Amino acid sequence: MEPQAEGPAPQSGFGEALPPAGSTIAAIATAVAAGEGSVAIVRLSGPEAEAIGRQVFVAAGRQAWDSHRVLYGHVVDPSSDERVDEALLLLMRAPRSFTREDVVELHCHGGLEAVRRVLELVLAAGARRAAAGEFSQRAFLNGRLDLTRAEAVVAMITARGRRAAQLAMAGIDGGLQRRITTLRERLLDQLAELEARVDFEEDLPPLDGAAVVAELAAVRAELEALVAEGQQGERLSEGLRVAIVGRPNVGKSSLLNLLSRRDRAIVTDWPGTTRDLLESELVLDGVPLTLVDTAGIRTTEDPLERLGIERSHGALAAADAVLLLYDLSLGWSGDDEALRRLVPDGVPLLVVGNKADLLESGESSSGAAPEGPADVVISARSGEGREALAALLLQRCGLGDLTGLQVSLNARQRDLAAGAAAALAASLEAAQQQLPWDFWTIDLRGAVRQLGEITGEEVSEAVLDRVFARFCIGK
Ligand SMILES: Nc1nc2c(ncn2[C@@H]2O[C@H](COP(=O)(O)OP(=O)(O)OP(=O)(O)O)[C@@H](O)[C@H]2O)c(=O)[nH]1
Ligand SMILES: [Mg+2]
Repeated sequence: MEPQAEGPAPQSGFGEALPPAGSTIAAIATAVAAGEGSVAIVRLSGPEAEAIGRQVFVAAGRQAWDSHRVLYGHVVDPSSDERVDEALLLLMRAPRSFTREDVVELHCHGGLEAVRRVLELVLAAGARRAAAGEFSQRAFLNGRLDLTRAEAVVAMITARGRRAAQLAMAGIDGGLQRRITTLRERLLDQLAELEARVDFEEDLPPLDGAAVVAELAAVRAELEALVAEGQQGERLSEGLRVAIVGRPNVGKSSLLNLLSRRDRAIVTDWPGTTRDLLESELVLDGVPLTLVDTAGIRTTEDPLERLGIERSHGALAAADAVLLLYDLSLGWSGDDEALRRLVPDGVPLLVVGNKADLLESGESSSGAAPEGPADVVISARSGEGREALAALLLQRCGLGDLTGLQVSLNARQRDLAAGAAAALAASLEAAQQQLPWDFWTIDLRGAVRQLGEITGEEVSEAVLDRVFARFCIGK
């Protein structure tokens, strides 16, 4: 559901250069699948939305077509008067709508057939099929949303975990927009002072270069902090790929099952059971993970197993984090050590000692103590250590303490924020070399422009098209 209250007043700077699109667009705004979803919504936006609604919808009794009131009735094929579906119609007249245009939503029955038919009728009545993201693009062009809010809507739709959804909501509330706008305005203040000196140095009081430098450095530090925070948020939104690796029979598949809380992978006491990669999607403490179970790594003549082991190496190389499992009852061996050395530098690694229950019950075949470099000790059989493992894994991935995290940046936003920070570094370099004022302004202007591209205040049509093309149809 879109918030229906009037949005913030249009902000100067964006939207004005591009004329609002004149046509009326339509799309199915909800996910559709045969047999699923009790309600589906066909959404129309544009000057003809109400007229098209009146052509295809017959309200029961004497209900008035008032804005922001729900009408009950039927969608009817105007060419045959056939009743196509029983439906509700919601009319939202401009500007109090998501796009700030006239919007009509037809809430019809879910599934596939009725809603498709309703869409065909509104298209036949004069609407045009909306392109991906076109509703949001209109909302942006009409000043209803800045670009960060529009992109946060996508993040909300695609959020795979509670924390990612919370960050998306903060973005929809304008958290990122406010932070970027504040920084951009601070830079604009400095730019104005500098440019005034370039043109009218002799008419103005002397400029305190040290104060300008201090301010630029402060904004740069804030941008760098924002990029770091945003990277954490990005990992949270996109999720982590975690590979479970180890020698055969140490309990990798059992651990996958334990963490997924279901019987996903085949477990036997036969070393070499898992032959192929097996993925399981789960959410751990609000963080989405893709766990990858792998074939136990050892030297073997079995060609099938060898292929599986090759894939294990591939999974190890592609992972964002690695759980290296070993059997506590057998102790840490040279083979385990060799596996540890395969984990690429910089990839978070957790050495997990499994089968703790065997030690406790004295069934350890080697009589070995839980030696070895275990970061955490678990029993995939009893579930002991699950929580500790989850907490430590997230901590090693920099996602342990998320209390201060307030923004998530997507790749576009991150590149622009990092680019602005780099431009400020160049500007500070010019200052350090005591170059004339206009040398300071070149990169400073670049930084201002990049921040404006994040919010959409300075952005070309080509960039906009690319941004909105990532949206789904009906959004
Ligand atoms: N006692 C005990 N047995 C376990 C534990 N975890 C796994 N096992 C047993 O160890 C055997 C191997 O478990 P798997 O999960 O198939 O091991 P794997 O590492 O996936 O083995 P491969 O796929 O062959 O590499 C099975 O008999 C499991 O029941 C544990 O915590 N305690
Ligand atoms: Mg296995």
